Amino acid sequence: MRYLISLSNIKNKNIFLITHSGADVDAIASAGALSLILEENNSVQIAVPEHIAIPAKKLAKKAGINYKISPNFGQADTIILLDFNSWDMVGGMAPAIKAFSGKKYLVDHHTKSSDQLVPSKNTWVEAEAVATCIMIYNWAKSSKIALGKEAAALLAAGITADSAHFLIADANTFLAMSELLRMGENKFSQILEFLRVERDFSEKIAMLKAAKRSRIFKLGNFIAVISEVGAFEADSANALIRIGADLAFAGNSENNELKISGRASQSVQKKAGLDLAKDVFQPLGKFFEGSGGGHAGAAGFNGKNASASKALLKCVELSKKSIARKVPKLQLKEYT
Ligand SMILES: [Mn+2]
Repeated sequence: MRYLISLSNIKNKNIFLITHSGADVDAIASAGALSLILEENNSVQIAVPEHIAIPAKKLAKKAGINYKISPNFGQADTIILLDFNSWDMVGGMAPAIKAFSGKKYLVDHHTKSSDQLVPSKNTWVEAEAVATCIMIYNWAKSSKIALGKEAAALLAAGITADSAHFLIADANTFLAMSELLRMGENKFSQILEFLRVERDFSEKIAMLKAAKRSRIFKLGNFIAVISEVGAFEADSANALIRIGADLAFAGNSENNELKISGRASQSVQKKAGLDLAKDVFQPLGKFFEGSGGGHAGAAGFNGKNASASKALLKCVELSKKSIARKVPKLQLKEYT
């Protein structure tokens, strides 16, 4: 594992921490914690391109994290990009980041894309890390910086969220969590309370509709499910996995904008070696206008000029192609 510059060597700088567009809990929590660490010796601001996801917005409010949506950061001399490593994840702020001539760093745990956002010596991408928050924890530790209670609680929250409540945790995740709970003087229940977002009525209906409208496929010994939803694609795909799918794709193509979210169970990732980002959502860009990426078990696609139903079927076809590498004579059959 290699780290960037020691955090204690960043001093007297005017820093902008930049998350991906639609910042999630891991992104905003890593920015919040890093800001608490760096503001001892620097001036620090947080930028979120375009919009912030609801759970992240609620966490930011509870934790008192100040951020600006798509601000101008011309006065900064240093920027640190958090929780993304491709241009399409930063939306409308991409040109400003490309044009920025000061120091740039990048810390991320997504599958590495072919884009180079900052000089490679300042790029730290660790796809095995469950969360950007655990990378910030390791960065602070290797820089011999003691975390305050608030920063520790934020990092614990980000790790909990991005590990899907430890479903994809490894030994390092629990070691870090144990130390973070101790540093923050928190019980795990307090971290859960910190993260809790009451699902609103429309969201519950959307999940139930996703299940009702689903098409179910047998893919060898795996179950793949696709569903066209009006909104909440990611939550719908998660819900479909929770009720039994190994692979779930939820999408919509309203207003000519195509959005698809995919989730894969541990079992299909392990047994079939399927990586949603590499095998499904990046190749999807060859068939439909737009681009995709993410993680092996959770990824997505943003595009246009295509119907969700066609793109969802293509996701199943690409999954089949990937699984067929390990499972010869793979049969695809729809349950009707
Ligand atoms: Mn993340």
